Amino acid sequence: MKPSFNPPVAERRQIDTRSIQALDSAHYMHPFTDTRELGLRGARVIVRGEGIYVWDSEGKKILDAMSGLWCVNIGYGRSELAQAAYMQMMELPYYNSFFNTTNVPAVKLAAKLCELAPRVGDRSFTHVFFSSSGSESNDTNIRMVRHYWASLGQSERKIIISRKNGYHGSTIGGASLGGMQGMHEQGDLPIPGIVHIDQPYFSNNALAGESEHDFGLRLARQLEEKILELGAHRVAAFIGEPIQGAGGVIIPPASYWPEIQRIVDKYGILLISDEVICAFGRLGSWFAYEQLGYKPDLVTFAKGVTSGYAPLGGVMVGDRVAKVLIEKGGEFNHGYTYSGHPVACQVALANLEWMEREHVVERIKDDTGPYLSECFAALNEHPLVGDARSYGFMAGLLLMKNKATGERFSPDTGVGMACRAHCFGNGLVMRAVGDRMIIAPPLVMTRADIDDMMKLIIQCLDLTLSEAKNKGWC
Ligand code: PXG
Repeated sequence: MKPSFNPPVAERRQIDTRSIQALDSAHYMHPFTDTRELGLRGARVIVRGEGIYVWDSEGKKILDAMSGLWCVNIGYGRSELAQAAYMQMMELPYYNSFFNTTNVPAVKLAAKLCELAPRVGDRSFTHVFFSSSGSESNDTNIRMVRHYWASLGQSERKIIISRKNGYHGSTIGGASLGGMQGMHEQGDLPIPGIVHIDQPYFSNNALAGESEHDFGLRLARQLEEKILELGAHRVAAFIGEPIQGAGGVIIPPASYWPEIQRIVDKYGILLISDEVICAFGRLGSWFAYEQLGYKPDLVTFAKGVTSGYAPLGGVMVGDRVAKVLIEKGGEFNHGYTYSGHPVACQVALANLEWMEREHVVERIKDDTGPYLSECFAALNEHPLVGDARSYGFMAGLLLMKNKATGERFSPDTGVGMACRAHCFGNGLVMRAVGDRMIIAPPLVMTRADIDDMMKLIIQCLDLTLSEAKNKGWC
């Protein structure tokens, strides 16, 4: 893979960490953060990135095994993307797509995304609706599926079925679709018309002696039970992440998605695949549905479309929905100032071009993805680790108190956060979700990079085990 990082900046600005932390604490309210607690501790100031590494203001080098926040798929410092943004800003930094106007990057990107989204059976993707984030895109989905059914004279079809512990964003619509209890409690959510079924998390929800195959079918059939309970004539759509990301990298059994497809087909309800994390190569394909065996009507995307270099999201609109909206729908009273933002779209085009040129998706599918799977599964040998598995470049493991009995750590130990602290301390970003540790590394990692990452992971697991023993957690 050709290195194409930004040239070294001769004079890097000297950062006074303490004063930035003081300003941060005084003025910057962070997402998903206890502001008082962060103020006491002081935020880590990240100042620079190159390839798969970032550096903090104290000069510490950190291997970013989370790709920022599941998004910097092609790594940091790619000059082609910076140049694309610069050129577009000079040419046309902004124009809207309302009032019968359009712009060249948005048109080209919409066409490119439709070309990349594979046709499955009788379904293909013909149109794209742009936003600036995954959350906004899922709000678009809520509006679009309700408008679709109303256009067909079935306006009572409003309910969207989603899953517990799913993550679909943090706007009121996105958080309602999501199944995160803490978000619902704080926001008086979900809004009416959104209901949740269980997540297909084998380690948590399987019955004694149940096979993964049977478990997948049983969990998918909760959708059918819910449809029958609500009345199929009231159900508009089902939404799910192909693999749940923020919920802890929950990989469903292979039987799950085909059964979901059978059920949505039987009742004619729309299927939304939220691929904000899983699309653009993370699972070894441009879109995840092609690997997991289903045919969505709508696909949510964001993050990896620009590798996080510019905020951009959207909804891929399949021909079933597009046809109705175009022929019967009239004006769709929905859109954002930044829908089809020319700079973000031009950056996305540069990102996709770079990925194609460097065969990023093929490498995940045929080479580095299988290698990571092999390395990650070997972690199951570690005394602290159960259920270590990956799919493409998404991986998760369970920190276990007693592997022989399957006993889990009590949540008040905070074992995941302890492990995360060891990771940070040793120059590795790994995310904790309760007692699960997860990674979603940049897709450009080589086998040698994976070896370096695995060494760090094992070192941090060893340190966590020692701490757990010292503190009497196990
Ligand atoms: N859908 C999915 C599947 C996501 O993972 C969103 C929608 C919302 O995207 P925006 O761009 O509005 O953030 C996401 C975002 C975490 C974490 O802690 C995950 C996300 C965002 C923030 C934190 O793992 N995913």
